[in-house]
Amino acid sequence: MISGGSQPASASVDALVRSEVAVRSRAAAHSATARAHTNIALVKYWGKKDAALRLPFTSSISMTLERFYADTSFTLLPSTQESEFILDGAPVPPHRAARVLDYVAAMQQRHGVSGPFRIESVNHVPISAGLASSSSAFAALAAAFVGAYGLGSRELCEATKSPVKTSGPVDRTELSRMARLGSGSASRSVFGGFAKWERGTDDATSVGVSLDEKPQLDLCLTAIEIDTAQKSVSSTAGMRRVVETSPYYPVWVENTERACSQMEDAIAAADFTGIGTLAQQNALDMHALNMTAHPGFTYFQPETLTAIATVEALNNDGVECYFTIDAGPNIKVLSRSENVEEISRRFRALMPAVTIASTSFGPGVEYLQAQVRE
Ligand code: 2P0
Repeated sequence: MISGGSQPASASVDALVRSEVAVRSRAAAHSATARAHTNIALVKYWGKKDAALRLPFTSSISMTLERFYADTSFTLLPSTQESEFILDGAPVPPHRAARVLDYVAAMQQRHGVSGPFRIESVNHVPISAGLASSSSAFAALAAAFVGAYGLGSRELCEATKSPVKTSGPVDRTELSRMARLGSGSASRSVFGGFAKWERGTDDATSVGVSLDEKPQLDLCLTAIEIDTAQKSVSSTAGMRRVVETSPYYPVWVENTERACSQMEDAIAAADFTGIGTLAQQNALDMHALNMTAHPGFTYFQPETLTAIATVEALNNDGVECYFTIDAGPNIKVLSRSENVEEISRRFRALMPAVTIASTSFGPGVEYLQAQVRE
């Protein structure tokens, strides 16, 4: 009886406390959700001059991709709670979340803010497809952070379709700088269409810029997933090894700088053949460079060479297309839209088990939701 009588009373107190907490946390809720798309480098970033600041040896140029993106929410929590990181619906254990949590701590310090937070990120990138998922991940995280703290400038709010207009210090250039500090390639995902990461000389000047936010060019990318296994040499480790040990690294730097300037011209001229030829050569340069490190390494697998030969065969049959390959065995084919079906058909016939996904230009970072304390 006694316990039966006390239960409803205690339950109602609990309910009161819960509703009080709910009201307080609603009043203190500042959160923002940002969407950022991955990009594929047409002229690649492969080596850091300054690892802590993620300053590259060369500039790089990319195409932002429509089909692959990350949606990330950043929510400020009451000071009594612990920060957490939830990826694709599952809490990430602290030892695996360190890169992200340390990054946020550094961004908080940079902007003079503090306190616990919750990050919830949903990745719409087939991670194993070899598309740099860190590019969309860190661009979305940087934007969600800026949105939740109300740090965005009017220009940023406009460009990113933020539902809340703020007049803070962070414009798209600073957002790109912040994204770069999380992952180099993320500096380019702030922008849609064609983007360039200017290598610069310091934190202030090493930023992404838009080359053409909405290209009219008919250019598609077909990603062919040859292998889903985790790569044995991470991008960060691979690029460090070539910088430190390859006698050809200075040649890569020289070639890549030239390729950037030629790629900019090809983009300005909407020259499909020029863009494809330069992208393919730059990818081959990068993979050749890896073999000249000590010890040498390669991301290629036997199927990668089969895929390269297939691109060659397609060209011989009058289907103009080019390949690029990032830090993995998977191949991405650049083509006009009219040839996407034939390219997919050829690869499917040759490698029935592979996953094939085609896409074209995607937009820059955009907000899906924002809620900021008045
Ligand atoms: C790129 N990649 O330009 C090049 C081409 C892969 C090959 O940027 O160390 O994850 O986090 O700055 O951006 C992949 O490396 O490297 C990459 P970090 P990131 O897209």
